[in-house]
Amino acid sequence: METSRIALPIGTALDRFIKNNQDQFQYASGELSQLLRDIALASKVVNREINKAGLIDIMGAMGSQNMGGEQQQKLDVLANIRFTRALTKGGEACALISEETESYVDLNNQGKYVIAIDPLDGSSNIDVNVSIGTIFSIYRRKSAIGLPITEADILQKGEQQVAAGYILYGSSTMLVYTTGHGVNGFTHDPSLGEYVLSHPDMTIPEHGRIYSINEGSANSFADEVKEYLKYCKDNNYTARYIGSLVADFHRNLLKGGIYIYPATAKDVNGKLRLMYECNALAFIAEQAGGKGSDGKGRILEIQPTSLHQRTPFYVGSTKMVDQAVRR
Ligand code: FDP
Repeated sequence: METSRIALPIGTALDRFIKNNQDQFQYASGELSQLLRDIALASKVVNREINKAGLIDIMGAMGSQNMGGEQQQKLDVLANIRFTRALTKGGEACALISEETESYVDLNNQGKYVIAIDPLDGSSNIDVNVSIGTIFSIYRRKSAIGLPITEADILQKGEQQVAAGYILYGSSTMLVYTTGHGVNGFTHDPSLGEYVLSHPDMTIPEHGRIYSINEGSANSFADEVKEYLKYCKDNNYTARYIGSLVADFHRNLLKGGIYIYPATAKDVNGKLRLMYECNALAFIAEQAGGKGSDGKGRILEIQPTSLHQRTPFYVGSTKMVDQAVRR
């Protein structure tokens, strides 16, 4: 009997993949690799806690609000602690921008990288056992190591990202990331406690048939958005909206589609955050052959002026984004 039939290969573990591809990164000194490993480790801890939600008292609201005035869930706070702790201890990051904190956190160390993170995206889905996610962007600091962090280190355009990724806590848990050399996806094997390469070199179909948008707010969409939705229906596209950005994005990445969160009467600049939601996903979309736009131009070219800045967001298959924003 062939030995491969009794001992199937497990594939490439994330650590091995990061190490093998370290040379692709122009500042290949190992810190970025370590940073990705720190994020992966924290995500495994968060994953473990999410899997126990319902059994222990970590569901429901904290009774406090985040920067957007939204109710903080216990798991939002817990995930923020896990990622902050991992990145602080790792020593590679000098500053952390998070959805859960008003100002950036100066980690007061010699780290070369600035991290923007949404520790737990899709909060409204936590308590109902629906997919949620983590989104992260990694930038190189601009100021010299040893000097205080400056605004230029923090408010960088998305095109300055050196890596970005997300973790999807779904029917399986996946980590998907890019360092600007394509997109690779890893599935968590709970029995090994490892992320294993399952989706090498991911590409998004140029065109798709899925549109993802909260149509409950359609009365207050701009006419161009209403027209695009009509176009989707006239062409028999299918609507899919989980309400967790990471999960909606991931599905559309695999199958082809568009996710839209436009300006609404309630959120006149859109709801999503440029620095720790849209930039990372726009970078991944572009690396996979897709597009990310604010309705007027490329998301990655927007100069942020504040940490928690919001933006309208159109992301996904190139032809669909072009169609949606040309009106
Ligand atoms: P949530 O508020 O539940 O955290 O990041 C914000 C976000 O979720 C996205 O994940 C999601 O796509 C969107 O908001 C859902 O907003 P609506 O409920 O307004 O559709």
